[in-house]
Amino acid sequence: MEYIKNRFFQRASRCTAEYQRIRKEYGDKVIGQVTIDQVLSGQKGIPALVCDTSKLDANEGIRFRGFNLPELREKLPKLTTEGEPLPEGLFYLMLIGEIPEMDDVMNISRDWATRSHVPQHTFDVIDAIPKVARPMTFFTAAIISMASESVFQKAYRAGVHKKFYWDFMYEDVMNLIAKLPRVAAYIYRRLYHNDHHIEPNPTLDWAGNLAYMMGFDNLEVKRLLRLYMVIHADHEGGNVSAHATHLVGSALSNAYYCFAAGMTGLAGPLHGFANQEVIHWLFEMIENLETDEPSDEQIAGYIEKTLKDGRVVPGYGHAVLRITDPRFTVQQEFAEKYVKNDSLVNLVNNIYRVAPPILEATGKIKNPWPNVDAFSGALLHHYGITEYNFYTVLFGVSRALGVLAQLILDRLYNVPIERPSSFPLSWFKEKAEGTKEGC
Ligand code: HAX
Repeated sequence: MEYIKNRFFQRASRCTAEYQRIRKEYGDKVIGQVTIDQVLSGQKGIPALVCDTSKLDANEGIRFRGFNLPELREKLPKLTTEGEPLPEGLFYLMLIGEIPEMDDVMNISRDWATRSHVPQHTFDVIDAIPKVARPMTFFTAAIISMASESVFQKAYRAGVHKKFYWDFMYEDVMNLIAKLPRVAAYIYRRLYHNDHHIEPNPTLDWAGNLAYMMGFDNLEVKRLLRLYMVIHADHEGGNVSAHATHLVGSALSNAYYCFAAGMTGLAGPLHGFANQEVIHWLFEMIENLETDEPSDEQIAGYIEKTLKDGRVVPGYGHAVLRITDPRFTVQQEFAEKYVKNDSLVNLVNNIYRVAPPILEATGKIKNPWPNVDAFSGALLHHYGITEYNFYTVLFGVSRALGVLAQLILDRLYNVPIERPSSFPLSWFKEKAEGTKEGC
C-alpha cells in the first residue's frame, strides 16, 4: 500500500515548494479587500484558506479537483457499470489530484480494511454514554477516544523533524478513516438494534461494509451509501466542518482531535444536522396537516408558518451556493431511477416546486434553492434507515474523506498556525462612522 503514499508525496511535494515560494516571493501582493459586511456576515467570500481537494462555485456547485459530480459518477471506478463510484476513488482523487485506476481504488479499500480495527476502549466509551444522548455525541466521543492511537502524537513527542510530520499525519488519517464505518455502525446497532453488533466483512468496500455492519446486506443500500459518501465528502475549505478541522490542525493537533472538532461543527442545525432537521420538519408537517400527501397550498401555508415562527426552512439556503445544489439534483435523479411511489420522496419533490418562490419573496434569503440535506433523509428513509437522529453521523463518516485528505496536505505544506485578528465592535463602528460613541 506504500505506493499510494509515495505517489501522493511525489505529486504533492511539488506543491509544498510552491506554497513556500509563493508565500516568500509574493507575500505583499494584495488579493482582495475585506468589507465590514463580510466580517459581520461570517467572513463570507474572504479568500482566506488554501484548499486543494475541492472548490465550490456559487453558480455551478462543487468540483472535486476540477471534476463536477456528473463527471465523477462517470469517471471514478465502480464495482459494476450500473453502480455508484467507490468513495475510495474520490479520496484518491482529492489526495493525489488524478482520477485513479480500479487497482488504486482496490488498494485503498484493502488498506482501510486492514486498518479498521477499533480499540476496545472506544467501544467502552460508546457503551458508557447514556442512550438518550445524540448519536453525534457518541460519534465525536468515539473519535476523541481513538486519539490514544495517534502515531503523529507519538512521533512529535519523540522529537521527529517537522519535514516528516505529513507522513505520520497520513498514517493517522488512513487509520481514522478506516475505523469510521465500524464506529458509526456500532453506534447505530447500539442505539437501534439492542447492541446486536455485526462484525466487519473485510472483503467489502468501505461504504459497502458500513451498510453491511448497520444490518443492510443488500445491493440497494450499498449503492445508496456509496453515492451518499461521495456527494457529502467535501465542500471546499470554508464550511464549518472543514474549517474547524483545518483550524485545529494548524495547532499541530492530531487527526483525531481535528476531525472531532469538525464533527462538533457538523452537528449544528445550520450545517450537517440540517439533514435530520429536514426529516423532523417533514414529519411535523405531515402530523400538523394530517396527511402525507399535502396539496401545494398546504405546503405553502406550512412554509409560511415556519418562517413566521422565526424558524429556518431546513434543507433550503446556502452560505455560498446560489442555485439548486447539484448534490440535491444527483439524489433526485437517483430517486427517479430507483424509487417508485414513496410519499416522503414525493413530498420533498413537491416542496422543491413550492418553496423557492416563497423563500425568494422574503427578500432576505440569498439562496431560495434546496441544498444537499433537503433530499438525503428521504432516500435513507426509503431504504429502511428510518432512524433520522442518526443521519448526521453518516454525513460525518463521508466528510472525513475530504477534510482529512486536506489535513495531510496541510501538514505537508507546513501551514502555519492560524491566527486572524479580532476587534471589539466599537472598532468596526469607528471604521464605519469615525466614532466609537454608543458602543
Ligand atoms: N429558512 C429561513 N430563513 C433563512 C433560510 C431558510 N432556509 N436561509 C436563510 N435564511 C435567513 C437567514 O437566517 C438570515 O436571516 P436573518 O437576517 O434574520 O439572520 C437571512 O435569511 C440571510 O441569510 P443568507 O445570507 O441567505 O444565508 P446564510 O449564509 O446566513 O446562512 C444557511 C446559510 C445555510 C445557514 C441558511 O440558508 C439556513 O439556515 N438554511 C437552513 C438550514 C440548512 O439547510 N442548513 C444546511 C446548509 C447546507 C450544509 O451546510 N449542509 O451541511
